[in-house]
Amino acid sequence: MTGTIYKGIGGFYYVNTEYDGIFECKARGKFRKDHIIPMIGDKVEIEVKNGKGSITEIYERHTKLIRPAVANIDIVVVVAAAASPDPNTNLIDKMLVNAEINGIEPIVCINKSDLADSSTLVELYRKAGYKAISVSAEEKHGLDELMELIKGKTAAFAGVSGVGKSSILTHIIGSKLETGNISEKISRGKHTTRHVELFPVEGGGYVLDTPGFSSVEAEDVDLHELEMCFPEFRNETGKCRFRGCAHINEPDCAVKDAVESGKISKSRYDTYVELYEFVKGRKQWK
Ligand SMILES: Nc1nc2c(ncn2[C@@H]2O[C@H](COP(=O)(O)OP(=O)(O)O)[C@@H](O)[C@H]2O)c(=O)[nH]1
Ligand SMILES: [Mg+2]
Ligand SMILES: [Zn+2]
Repeated sequence: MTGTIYKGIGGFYYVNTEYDGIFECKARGKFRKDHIIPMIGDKVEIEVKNGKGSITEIYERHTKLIRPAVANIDIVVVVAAAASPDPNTNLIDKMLVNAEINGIEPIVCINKSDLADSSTLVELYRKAGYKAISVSAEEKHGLDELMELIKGKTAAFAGVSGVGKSSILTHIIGSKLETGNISEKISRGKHTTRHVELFPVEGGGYVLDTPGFSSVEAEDVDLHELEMCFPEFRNETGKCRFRGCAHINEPDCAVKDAVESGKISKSRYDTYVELYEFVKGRKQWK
């Protein structure tokens, strides 16, 4: 049988199969020997004997996040609030870059549109080339559109505490989840482990909560990869005077010109510069 690992507790993996329900499984010894550890999100082959399940094969992971450790995420929904807490575009940009680096499609979702106008933010990210939508979990507005965008996919919800991730997820999963309870830290003896779980969505797909998704790991980024993480730069980079232009101090830089003319948003460019310096500093330090 083929299924998806949606949860792992104490060496047991919970596998959701499409037609036969859920099985508690152990990983085959061969995985331990080869230092392969099953991940949440893994598509696996399982065998069930006398009610005991074992994972016999792990299929190739098409994406792999380290923090949190989840395989095969198709979409990252970057959630921010129109107000309360006030949106932080720098943080939103970093979450988008993190998704891009990991080869995962990001979507921007501005929640709490009942509290403040979200159109400026939505426009900012649409202009940058992203799918961006405005929702209100409170007023149940825009949620069908969001569900349409993630239908049949595994979608990770990222965003700072309080923006409404749990409220949105509760609606999508269709059962009541305590707000702030999805990815809580659970204490196991001396160790504190972040509990990660995929929640199945009716009609196909999974959702998960990923607090603290914004950290961009400089070691994982190549300086020239960084510009690729800003979709609105891609049309400009070829027009710079210098091949390999970093778009920082070089003359005749098409990216800087586009910022000047308003074609590229200043806030997005500022995040690029910050990340560029960060990655560069780290590289020299090594
Ligand atoms: N006004 C308003 N409040 C919301 C909305 N969505 C969530 N909230 C509230 O914001 C607070 C934080 O929501 P929660 O879902 O726990 O956020 P999380 O920390 O991102 O999971 C709760 O008090 C929610 O009731 C919304 O669309 N509008
Ligand atoms: Mg929450
Ligand atoms: Zn340039």
